[in-house]
Amino acid sequence: MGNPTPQAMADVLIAGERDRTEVAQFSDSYPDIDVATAYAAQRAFVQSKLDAGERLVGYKLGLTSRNKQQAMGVDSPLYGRVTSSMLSTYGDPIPFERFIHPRVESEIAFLLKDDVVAPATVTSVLAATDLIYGAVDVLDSRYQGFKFTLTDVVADNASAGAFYLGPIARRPEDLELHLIGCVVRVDGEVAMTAAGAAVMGHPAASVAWLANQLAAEGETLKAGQLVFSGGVTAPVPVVPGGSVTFEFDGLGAIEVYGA
Ligand code: OOG
Ligand code: MG
Repeated sequence: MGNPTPQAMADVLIAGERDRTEVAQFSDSYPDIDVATAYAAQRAFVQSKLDAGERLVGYKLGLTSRNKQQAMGVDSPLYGRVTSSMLSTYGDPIPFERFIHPRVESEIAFLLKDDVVAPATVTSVLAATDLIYGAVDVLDSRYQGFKFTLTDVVADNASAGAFYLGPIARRPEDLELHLIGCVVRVDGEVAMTAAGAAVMGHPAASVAWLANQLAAEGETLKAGQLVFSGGVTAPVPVVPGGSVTFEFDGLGAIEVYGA
């Protein structure tokens, strides 16, 4: 039996997200699906959101830190696409009614003022950045048990669920992004700590990697887009009644909780 088409893969993921039901990993039945096919499936998955009236607002990086790679057992970075309905408002509860098994993690987000042209570097990304935010990525893998290979998670739009931006925006020249500390508290107790350098040595390196990947596919990171540079800390499950607080040096704190 041949591999499924990208659209067939997307249709499975669209239904899983809509019905809030876990789906089987494609890699179990089709171990030789390649990464390019998985990105084509991601495009089709995201296209269904755009067809429903959403806008592309930017991108998310995944598995750009060892903290994340070790937690998920996948060791290559990847990217996904962020659409308008994924942006949650600071202070609002996690929209549990949309999710299967959400997890949350700390990220550094970039709001671009210029296009990032390839070949991009840390310096060119910083020059193209308007504002930096502390952020939270709410992940919701559509796969059973939150388990996946690289191709599975690429097709699943990097487990994108929702995002929060923190309350303080700063100019990149006013920060040392690799040194920005983040303290994660679960129900008040310190659970994890990390610095920005956990993400590829410097969070802007992750954005540069994305710009260069996109260029290879004829796409450009554009002025006005938001980029989530990837989990600084490992993800933690969030449950109704629980609370997770992310405190960033100089960028304020974000508390996420389940209503
Ligand atoms: C895959 C998405 C990874 C990150 O920041 O590493 C990601 C996942 O862990 O579910 O968002
Ligand atoms: Mg993430």
